[in-house]
Amino acid sequence: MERRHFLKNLGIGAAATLIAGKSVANEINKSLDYTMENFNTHEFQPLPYAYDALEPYIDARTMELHYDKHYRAYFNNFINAIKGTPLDNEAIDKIFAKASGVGDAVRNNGGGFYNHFLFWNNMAPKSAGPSSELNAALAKAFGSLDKFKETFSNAAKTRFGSGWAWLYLTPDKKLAIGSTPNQDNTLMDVSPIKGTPLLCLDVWEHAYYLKYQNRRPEYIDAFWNIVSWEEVGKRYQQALK
Ligand code: MN3
Repeated sequence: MERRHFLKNLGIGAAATLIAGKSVANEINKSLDYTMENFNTHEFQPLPYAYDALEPYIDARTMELHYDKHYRAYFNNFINAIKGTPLDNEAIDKIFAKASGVGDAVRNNGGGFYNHFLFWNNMAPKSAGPSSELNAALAKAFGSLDKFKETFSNAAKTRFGSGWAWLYLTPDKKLAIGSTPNQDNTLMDVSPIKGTPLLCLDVWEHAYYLKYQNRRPEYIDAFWNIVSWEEVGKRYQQALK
């Protein structure tokens, strides 16, 4: 049932993308549910803020191409890859847990869909700092908030080629930092780093090349101005349960 709802809404993705605005963004944020059980029911969502909302750190043209071309393609290709297969009715974390056996189309496009979904939502035009609780947890795990940022940034800067940097909560509930290649993530059985993703950064060239060209470190440094700590805190609370 829920899957049909999911598929039915594919057609309105293009229109929905155009109505991104403040009140819509609030409604979408309220409706987001990070329990993996419910993830598969999500339809193609409009970006929860305007394409130029993250200027000057991420430019509008990059956001539009990234969201409406790259992300939409991952989304559509993922749906096409699972349509009519038993995977169609499985929660996405269950699919990722057997990524080694589901084929490259599901692994790459499923990861592409999910990783970006997290990414759009762990950024916001106005970035308040982490809550005192999250701040304390990061300080305990990494030394200080600044040390956390430095370690995460280094993971992003040193990922060779295309991939993602992650803050994640390990199965034994420890905060950890790492990176994955291509569209892999910490929920996949193929990943050497495993846990629940809390914060991610896309370091594929398509995420920054128009504005930063080859200067990936500048893009990474700019990212800290637009991190939605509120979102990271929500994921952390959810993952701790
Ligand atoms: Mn990308």
